[in-house]
Amino acid sequence: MSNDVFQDVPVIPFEGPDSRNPLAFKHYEADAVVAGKPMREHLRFAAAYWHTMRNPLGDPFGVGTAKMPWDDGSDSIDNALRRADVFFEFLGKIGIDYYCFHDRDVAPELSTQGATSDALDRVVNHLQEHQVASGRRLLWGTACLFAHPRYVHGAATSCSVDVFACAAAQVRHALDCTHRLGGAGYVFWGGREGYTSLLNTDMQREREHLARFLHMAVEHKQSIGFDGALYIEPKPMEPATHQYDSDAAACLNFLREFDLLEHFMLNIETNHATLAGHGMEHELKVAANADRLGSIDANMGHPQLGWDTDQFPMDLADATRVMLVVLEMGGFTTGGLNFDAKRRRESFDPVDLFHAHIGGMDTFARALKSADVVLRDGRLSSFLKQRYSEWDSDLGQRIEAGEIGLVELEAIANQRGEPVLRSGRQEMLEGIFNDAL
Ligand code: XLS
Ligand code: NI
Ligand code: NI
Repeated sequence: MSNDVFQDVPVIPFEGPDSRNPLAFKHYEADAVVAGKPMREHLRFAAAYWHTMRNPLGDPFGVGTAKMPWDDGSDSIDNALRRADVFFEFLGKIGIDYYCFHDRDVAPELSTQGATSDALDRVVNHLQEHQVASGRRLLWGTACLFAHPRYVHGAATSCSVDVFACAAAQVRHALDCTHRLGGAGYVFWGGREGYTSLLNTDMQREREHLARFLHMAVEHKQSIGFDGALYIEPKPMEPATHQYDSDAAACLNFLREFDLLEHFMLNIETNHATLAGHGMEHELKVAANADRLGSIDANMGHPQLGWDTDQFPMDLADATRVMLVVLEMGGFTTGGLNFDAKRRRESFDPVDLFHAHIGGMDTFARALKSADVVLRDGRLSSFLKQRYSEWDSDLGQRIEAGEIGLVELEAIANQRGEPVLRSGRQEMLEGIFNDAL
């Protein structure tokens, strides 16, 4: 099945921090145990089919530059099957255990629904053969409900009921394919589920339609016996001016409002957090606090560019903050770290796919080790405990338990006088954090 298009690239070895070989891991050692588990089990890396195999690296001002000698540019099924071969060759050499895809990444959209469906089924059979042969697994599948012109007004939130039906057809099939491939999850990212002007938008009706759509997906998931997780992936904008799934808090509110909370987890993406005006750490905490942190799209934005640049995650401090939340919640169950990231337009050689993923994997391997150091060191958590220790007093406990009201507190405040405050020590704590990197 292999084309061996990466014949100049070896299976990427672990050579340790002193290595100067760019095609080697300096920090990611899949089977090395950190915090009680092999790194590969903590990190559960996934490659994104759309960026790895389908992204030509264009930008709004210029065409794609990526060299993909295995791809003849056609919509043929043969071409789609060949891409799958190349993809699994890539996964094998880079040592990534999971992958993620949209229906339209792996198979072409053809002139009729029937032909499109058949093409997808054929490619999914082929993916399944590759999975069996390699032991690699699907982290999550999804349907592309944003690229085709019919989704111009949205998919589940379109003003056209026929478009809603097309989206339903696509999700039905994509869920079945994900189930067939033993996927650990399925993602809903609502790129066009939002609006650009309220002058032509019935926001509440659209939100209700989106909720109905998600309920149908839950019902279908149950009817086929798919036991993977369903995820919502928050993003505030782009392509829509305002997306209904704008950030973790908005998603949780949406899920609660429409009785969906028990059925969905969140898939949080770093660059989307940034676009929402939050740190990734904030989004992860919001999700984890609600017991709804499922998976992560690991990438990063550029500090000077206000859009979804989907760069590979190379920031060690940020990645460490991510891994702290992941370790604190006890690790991933169904989720993992999906590199929803593309190379820069200037990095057009096939070998750049390796450099990009090695960089991201080494960053997260260091982040895992650093987060483990922070947790074992314990100074940050004991500071936090100490900072709120007044709440462990009798008065604090009575307030938390709801045993005391405003009038009683007023009497206590009058009697105790002006509170004594202690410093937040932020810079001291930042220094401790940096020492662990
Ligand atoms: C786009 C999203 C997308 C989802 C999957 O910004 O990140 O890639 O992860 O549809
Ligand atoms: Ni994104
Ligand atoms: Ni994403």
